[in-house]
Amino acid sequence: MRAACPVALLAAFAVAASPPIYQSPSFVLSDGTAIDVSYYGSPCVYDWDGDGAKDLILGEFDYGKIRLYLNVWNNPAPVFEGFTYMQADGADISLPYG
Ligand SMILES: [Ca+2]
Repeated sequence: MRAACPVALLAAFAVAASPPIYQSPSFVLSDGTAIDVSYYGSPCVYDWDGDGAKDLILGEFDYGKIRLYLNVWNNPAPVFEGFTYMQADGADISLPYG
């Protein structure tokens, strides 16, 4: 019974995937400038326009608006050139915030 615990641990490590590799953090750029929504930004990656390149949808804390950054390049190396605010019925969407 005493040897069961080390064996179980070895088995757990044996099936574990290789350890993750982390790189230095970097900012996501749009038009060469770091995207900044002050604080509490809420990002989502989704192919909004259906062109196969994943876009960035980013909720702002202040005023609850939602930015849409369309990826004008590809998925491994996305390129963003500014944003538009997402709208409904011709008006910027604003969700509760604060
Ligand atoms: Ca897209």
